[in-house]
Order: sequence, then structure tokens, then C-alpha cells
Amino acid sequence: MKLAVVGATGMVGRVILKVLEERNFPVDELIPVASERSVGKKVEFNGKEISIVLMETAIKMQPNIALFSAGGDTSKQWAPEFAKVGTTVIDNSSAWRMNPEIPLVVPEINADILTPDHKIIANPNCSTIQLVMVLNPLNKRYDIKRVVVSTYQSVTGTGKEAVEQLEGEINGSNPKMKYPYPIFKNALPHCDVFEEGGYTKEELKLTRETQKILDDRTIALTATAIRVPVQGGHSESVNVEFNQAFDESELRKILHETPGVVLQDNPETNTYPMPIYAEGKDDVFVGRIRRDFSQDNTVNMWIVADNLRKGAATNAVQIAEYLVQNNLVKNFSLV
Ligand code: A2P
Ligand code: 11C
Repeated sequence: MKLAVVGATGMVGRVILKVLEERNFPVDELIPVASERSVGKKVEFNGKEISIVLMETAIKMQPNIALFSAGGDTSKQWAPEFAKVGTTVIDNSSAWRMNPEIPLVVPEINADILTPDHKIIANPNCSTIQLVMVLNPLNKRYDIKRVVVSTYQSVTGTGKEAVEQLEGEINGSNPKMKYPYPIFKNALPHCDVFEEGGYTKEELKLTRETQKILDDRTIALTATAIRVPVQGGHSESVNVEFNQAFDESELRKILHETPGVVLQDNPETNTYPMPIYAEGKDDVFVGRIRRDFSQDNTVNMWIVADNLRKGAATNAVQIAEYLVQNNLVKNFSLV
């Protein structure tokens, strides 16, 4: 397996390398790709130092799979070039997600839609992945009518410069400002750019991507996305209304039995999900589950996950694993 990691020096790219190592992904040749700024630099992978190459070089090497995490514009320009030489691209940007020809995949939910003809596969937005991991089993059982979600998103979702802004504000070093306002001691009701109707792109992604992944355009979803001075992961306060009545203990059992979801919920012991404990883990944590007494068939919950792992790197690597296990990669077979 020749595997390219495009954006190997970035926040998500570095976690991708770590996750590939941890999960023993079958890589014979790793091709780390970054911009001209990184030429001459190396990355470490499985104990070896490997030189970074530019896009053109990587395409000539015809990798079997390319994991992209280098921004939407880079992906729009270069993913089709990899696809032309037979590479399957798994793209972490928002560039291809809503294209009807491109599958948007969370492996636990809809990897079965993938075929060998899919040369570009989209990895969903981090805040969407952790949400749908919990919504999917509940939708199957109780048929979701409407979701109201408010997010509390980590600065790592914005990238390295945002982490530097937060750290600089904490240690008083007068950092370069990535956000329009201070983030330390603050909460910004502003994730990604503003778009139509006063919503941010992050809020619209939550609505559209959830409907596409769950393959259910009837689910109504409204979101408010907030950036908070946290580094470990994204948190979400979620209110879900079902078309059917639900039993609270059955709902908990369903979530407890869902692979990739961990129930952390016991008010008596102050047990609930928090980003400091989700950081570095691949699971999606759910707690504070309680019936909403203001409306029939409605439940409240709190969902937390590491946005760089299940929200990005781990989900992309799981897609690659699915492709390999199901013989969907051109010129590559495990046997
Ligand atoms: P570089 O480090 O050379 O700038 P982040 O999301 O953390 O900002 O990281 C973005 C990643 O995408 C980095 O690895 C960055 O490389 C890479 N990148 C950005 N633009 C390009 C490009 N035109 N070609 C290849 N890699 C790119
Ligand atoms: C954030 N969700 O936390 C974003 C980061 O569409 O993949 C990832 C952006 C994306 O700001």
C-alpha cells in the first residue's frame, strides 16, 4: 500500500500519522505531502524519518489512497488529479461533502454505500460526526423529527494559529489574532464564516451533512455554533424530538450498545462527558440524558468527542480501513 497524507504537517495531518501507526494500517510506503513552505522538512512515521514532497511528486508516485487534510481550495484543485491516476482520495475538507456524486461517510453508519468507482470520498465535519454517531441509532428506533443543537467548539478546530492565539492570550505574549476577538475568558458565537440567513457555515454544515449521512431530508435541524477556550474536543448540547414515543431506559440501552459511543451518565457520581477526558480518545461520549418535560417525545443530552480524532483523523483512517477490508482500492489487495 502506497499511502499519501496530504497536509502531513498540519493539525489533522499529524494526528492522521499517529492514528495510522496506532491502528497498524498496512502502509508499505508513506508519502507525506505539504506546501513549498515545508520542502526539506521530514515527518516521523513508524520510527522512520520521511521527507515531505510536493503535490506533483506525490501524484507521479500513484498512491493507492490519499488522505487529504490541506484545506478546501487545495482539495478542490488537487483531489481530481490524484483520482485521475487511480488514487482513492479521502478528503477531510468541506469541498466535496455536499456534491451529490460524492459519498459522505461515517463508517459505523453508511460505509456500505462505497464502491470501487468512488475515487473521492468526503469525511464529514467534526461537529457533525459526533452528532450523527448518537443520532443514527436513535433515528432508526424512534424516527427523529427535529434536532436543536448548540456547540461548544475547541480552538483546535480552527487550526494551529488559533491554538497559538489562545496560548498567547493565556501567557500574555500578545499573540497574532486568528479570531476577531480574544478567545481566552470568552465565547464567540461565530465558527467559520457567516452565510445566508445570519447562520455561520459551521451551523449550515451541521444541518446539511446530518441529513445527507442519515439519508433523511425530513429531519429538521437548527444549530448555533460557539467557539470556547477549550483544546480537548468539541461539546454539544442536543435536544431531539422524535416522531415516536421513547422509553428512557431503552434509549440509554441503545446508546450503550452502539459501537463507538460511550455512555457516561450518572448525576449521583458527577459522571458526564467532558472534553478534557475525551481528548486523545476515538469514542463519542454521551451523557446528561433526560426527558424534556416541556414537549412530548423529546430528550436532552450532551455529546463530546475529540474533534481531531473521531471528528477528523480517526474517521478518515476508518474509511481507508473499510476500503482495504472490502477490496475497494485499485491495484491493492490484502491477500
Ligand atoms: P504547510 O505546513 O507546508 O503549510 P492546518 O490545517 O493545521 O493549517 O494545516 C494545513 C496543512 O495543509 C499543512 O500541512 C499545509 O502544509 C498543507 N497545505 C496547505 N496548502 C497546501 C498546498 N497548496 N499544497 C500542499 N499542502 C498544503
Ligand atoms: C471547526 N468544524 O471546529 C470546524 C473545523 O469543515 O472540516 C473543521 C472544518 C471542516 O471550526
